[in-house]
Amino acid sequence: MSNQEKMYFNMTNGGPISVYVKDGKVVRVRPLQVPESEYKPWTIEAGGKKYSPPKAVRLSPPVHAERNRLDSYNRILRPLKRVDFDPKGERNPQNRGKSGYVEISWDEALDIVSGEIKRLTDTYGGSSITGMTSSHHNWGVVGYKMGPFSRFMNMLNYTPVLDNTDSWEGWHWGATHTYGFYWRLGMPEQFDLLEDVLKNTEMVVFWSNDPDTTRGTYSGQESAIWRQWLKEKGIKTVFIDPFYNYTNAAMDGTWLPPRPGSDTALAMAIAYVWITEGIYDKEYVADKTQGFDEFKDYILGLSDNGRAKTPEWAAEESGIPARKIRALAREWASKRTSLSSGCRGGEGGACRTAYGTEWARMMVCLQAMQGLGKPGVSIWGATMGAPADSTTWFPAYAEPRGQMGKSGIAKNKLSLMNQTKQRLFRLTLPEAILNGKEDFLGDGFCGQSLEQQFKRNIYPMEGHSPVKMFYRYGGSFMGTMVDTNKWVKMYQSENLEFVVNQDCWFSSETKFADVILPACTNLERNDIGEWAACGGYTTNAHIGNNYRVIVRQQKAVEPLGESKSDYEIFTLLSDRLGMKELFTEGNSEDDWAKLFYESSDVAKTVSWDEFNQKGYHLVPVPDDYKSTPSLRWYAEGRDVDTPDTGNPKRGTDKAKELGTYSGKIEFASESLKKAFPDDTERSIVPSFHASWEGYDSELFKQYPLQLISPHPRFSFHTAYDNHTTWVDEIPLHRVEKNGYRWWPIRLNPADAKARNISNGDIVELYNDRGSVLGSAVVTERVQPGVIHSYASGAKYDPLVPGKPGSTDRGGCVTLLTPSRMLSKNVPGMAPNSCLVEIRKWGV
Ligand SMILES: Nc1nc2c(c(=O)[nH]1)N[C@H]1C(S)=C(S)[C@@H](COP(=O)(O)OP(=O)(O)OC[C@H]3O[C@@H](n4cnc5c(=O)[nH]c(N)nc54)[C@H](O)[C@@H]3O)O[C@H]1N2
Ligand SMILES: Nc1nc2c(c(=O)[nH]1)N[C@H]1C(S)=C(S)[C@@H](COP(=O)(O)OP(=O)(O)OC[C@H]3O[C@@H](n4cnc5c(=O)[nH]c(N)nc54)[C@H](O)[C@@H]3O)O[C@H]1N2
Ligand SMILES: [Mo]
Repeated sequence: MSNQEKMYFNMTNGGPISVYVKDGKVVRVRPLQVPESEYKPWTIEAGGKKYSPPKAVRLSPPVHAERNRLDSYNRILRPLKRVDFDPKGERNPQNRGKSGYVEISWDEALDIVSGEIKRLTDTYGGSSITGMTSSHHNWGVVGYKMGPFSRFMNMLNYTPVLDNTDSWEGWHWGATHTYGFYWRLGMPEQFDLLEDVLKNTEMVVFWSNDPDTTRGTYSGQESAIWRQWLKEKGIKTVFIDPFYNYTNAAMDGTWLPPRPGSDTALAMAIAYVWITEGIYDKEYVADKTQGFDEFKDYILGLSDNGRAKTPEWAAEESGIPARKIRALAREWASKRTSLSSGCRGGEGGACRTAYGTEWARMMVCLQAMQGLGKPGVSIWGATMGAPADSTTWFPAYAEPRGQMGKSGIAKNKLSLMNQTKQRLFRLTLPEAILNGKEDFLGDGFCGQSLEQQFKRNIYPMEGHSPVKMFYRYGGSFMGTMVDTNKWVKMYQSENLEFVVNQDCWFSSETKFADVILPACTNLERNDIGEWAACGGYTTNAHIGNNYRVIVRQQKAVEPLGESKSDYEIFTLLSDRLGMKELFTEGNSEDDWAKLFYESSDVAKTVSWDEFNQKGYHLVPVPDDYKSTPSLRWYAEGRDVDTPDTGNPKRGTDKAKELGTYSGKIEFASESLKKAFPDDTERSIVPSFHASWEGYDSELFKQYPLQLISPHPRFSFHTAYDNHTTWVDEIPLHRVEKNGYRWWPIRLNPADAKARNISNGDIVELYNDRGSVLGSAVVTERVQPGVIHSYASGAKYDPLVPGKPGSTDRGGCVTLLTPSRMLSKNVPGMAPNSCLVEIRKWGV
């Protein structure tokens, strides 16, 4: 670069970047700078036109604030100890969240943390220690949470906390029993669907999906141009969403806003029209599915006490007129239609509701009735499915080979050496701590089998200790879990003798810890990483990008303040515990980076030295690329031919089958029949139930507004919110008033008027679980009766610090969401089934 400026490469969870440094400070961050000549774009031919992506990378918008986030006003720069915490004297757990902090040296901090670990493991065994991370992490392979954190905790024989499948709830617990794909947590394959849609699809129904906002999770704005191509081609779009979302606005689609909680009824009425008018793919249903007759009986009202699922019935539930439901059903059947039911094909806010299993199952049933897998008939999130080389393997965070915790390159597989069989569950961790006992269903992310999700866990487990120490890595949950006042209560419980928090920024939970350890970001350490690569349950997620981009993540600046890389922190702790050699295996972070790289397929063509020198590598699409559209193999009765490497039937004599018991799409589920034959909520054939907290419930009289809390458009969960003034200043992200930046709370003009609320008023959103202040945004984009406010606020700012239930000014609307699970046997989160009331604050 120029005489004093130097450029480094890095990767973020919204795309690859070039980082410019001058005098030890980052002065600029830009999308990865690659000479145009190095891009080898693919071409899709459809309808006499050729489509190719631009020779550039398109970042997720908040990544443009990466420099501001690095130097954030909210960085944790030094180790801290709560003022009234004394490990040798009074611990005052009741003051967590209330008391302030003093700076301490690293030596003192490490002595306290390792001392507590020693004390507890010597007295009660490793199972007395629990710890957990959040979902999203500064990018990298070496420094990722599955690396240092997991390696260290497993070495202690800790009690892991299983994550609930928050992204996938209804699909994981429901759709897997209709079409398999349990190894993808219920998501359908997305391979080559861009080409299929451009060539064959005539209409796309976006059902609970806003890809312009959610962007295929990690792929930035790469797919934005694809949707413009659809628009140019004149492909019709329909949006079923209580919110007039951003994709709807960009595509100018038809908007059908259902009342939250009525989506399943709407889907059933569509099936009713298809059945009664005979407009479905009868041959496909006969050959490729089973249980249709039972399903048909339910839809027609021959079972379910005569309740026929007519458009008139669904209109009563959803508020969408029967004629519109009929018209949609007929058009859907008459055109080759792709269903876009969430950011990855599946997902979508509707899967995080009471009985969300039934909605997700219905999505699959509807497409099965139209010949799922035939040309133009797919389940496609509109964010994935670009042509790509999917055979060149590179480490990704969710697959064992790509993790330092379990990886093929580490000599000691510490995760496999963890002796502790006891487990906790994220959604009920507060109850488990507070009550000292808990039992729950499931095994966290269950990608192994259909039965894995039926496993029952009991805490404490015989021969194990209840947990006494909580090692919290990250600290976002006040704004991302449900009914989060219960986390305040948990933190103040004396059952937790010691709480440590390790994060780069002050997050909503950080100040509940006894000791706080400052971690540095990936701009301050070396690593390697591939854009958007998740592996595991989303194999080949690079198909959400127009190019496969692998980056040598280079330390651009020294760690700020006294912060250290997570790897270094755990190395120092291991050293104090006499386990340094076991933890590091003698490797530095750079040694691990090289080892990982050399275990990849890329190293076969580009040496480590070459890659290390250049800083990035683009994996080209092969010249003889052959597209394998998702589920085409199934529709055509062939062996699976997609790169869905998790599919256990690949290469076996069952390779033509899906992952259900029958190998077919099951309108009547065999696996549910076996596991829960008497469950009427997640029933054998999908069923409709009015939400336990919705427009039909008793509580509605007191709290007549339905809150939906989808994923924030301008931040990535808690990342970038309350860390960067640049994002905080976006008026649609936070609204400034009286010197404070408030979280937007959107409501319809009719609901605002009835409560004398005007645009920009500070309002209180409340129910029996909590109270949150925000800025009223009065807009027709929200249906009457619905409140729209994003989840994942990073700022928790209670009026009375440390008081559970105190009114929060920061905007954590999740304080209001219910703890109740999807249904009796389905322990997932349902934040979008939430009743509230709203009033002007201070009057
Ligand atoms: N109401 C409602 N709630 C929801 C959802 C919804 O739709 N509605 N969606 C759910 C879904 S799908 C998800 S994925 C979750 C996401 O919710 P979370 O997983 O809780 O949120 P994240 O923002 O990913 O949290 C990441 C945390 O890790 C920390 N961190 C990041 N990088 C590093 C690092 O390098 N080192 C250390 N030490 N710490 C780091 C961050 O500072 C932050 O505290 O929210 C769920 N909650
Ligand atoms: N900008 C940004 N992008 C992200 C994330 C982020 O935090 N910020 N998070 C990433 C992650 S971890 C995930 S899991 C994905 C999630 O991706 P999705 O699950 O697809 O996203 P959501 O925002 O929950 O829901 C999408 C749409 O569903 C609508 N919706 C909510 N409730 C209902 C309902 O009851 N019925 C109907 N019909 N529609 C409803 C919302 O208004 C929203 O427009 O997004 C990823 N992408
Ligand atoms: Mo997620």
